[in-house]
Amino acid sequence: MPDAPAKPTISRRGVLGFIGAGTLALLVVGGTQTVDPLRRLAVLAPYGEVYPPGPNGFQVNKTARFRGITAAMADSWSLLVHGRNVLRLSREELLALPQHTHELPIACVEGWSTSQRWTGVPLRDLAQKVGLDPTEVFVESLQKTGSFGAVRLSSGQVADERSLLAVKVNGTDLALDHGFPARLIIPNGPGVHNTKWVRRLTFGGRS
Ligand SMILES: Nc1nc2c(c(=O)[nH]1)N[C@H]1C(S)=C(S)[C@@H](COP(=O)(O)O)O[C@H]1N2
Ligand SMILES: [Mo]
Repeated sequence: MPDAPAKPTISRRGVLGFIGAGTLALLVVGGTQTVDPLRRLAVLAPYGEVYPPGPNGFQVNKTARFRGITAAMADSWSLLVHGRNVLRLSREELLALPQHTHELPIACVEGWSTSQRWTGVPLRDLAQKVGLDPTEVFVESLQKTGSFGAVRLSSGQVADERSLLAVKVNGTDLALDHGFPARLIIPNGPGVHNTKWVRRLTFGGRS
């Protein structure tokens, strides 16, 4: 008589419950985007590539809706830049400044990363517009509550010409979930340095 099969380490019900929880989490995270059933299961895997796709073709953390950002807020948006003087820029005015494009990754501490082609205005150019050489900057989002709504960057990060206030990705406007109207893209930092829905830049270490 053959040996009895090894006792399963996880019950069928346990597996189904786990998949159910994963699908539910995805529905919450994914909002209205459509995801085929196989991609739904992919969220169960821990790393990178297998996260579900998002708008602009790559994953989101966190959605505009989750952070309380609406299309109306984005539409009435203008950028504030504080330095020696104060500047207010509409999105059109921002787009009229010299645009730079760099392929740069977002590396999230939650265990995924993605590399995209970002276009926008270097932070050092914005510092210069308010009369300052590269200096540290305090960056605030439209986001009012929850984590990652603001970040402080070093003068070294501002001096790096690849540090962008990005307005486009892969040649198209940022999706609201990816930080429209404008977001930070900073090389060599954790994902949380890439503040979305940027409202105000304060150069010179104040605030
Ligand atoms: N305002 C704001 N910016 C944010 C976040 C956030 O929750 N709020 N999440 C950060 C994190 S943890 C990461 S990894 C990146 C992810 O950018 P993405 O959602 O465009 O992929 O945005 C960062 N910027
Ligand atoms: Mo992140």
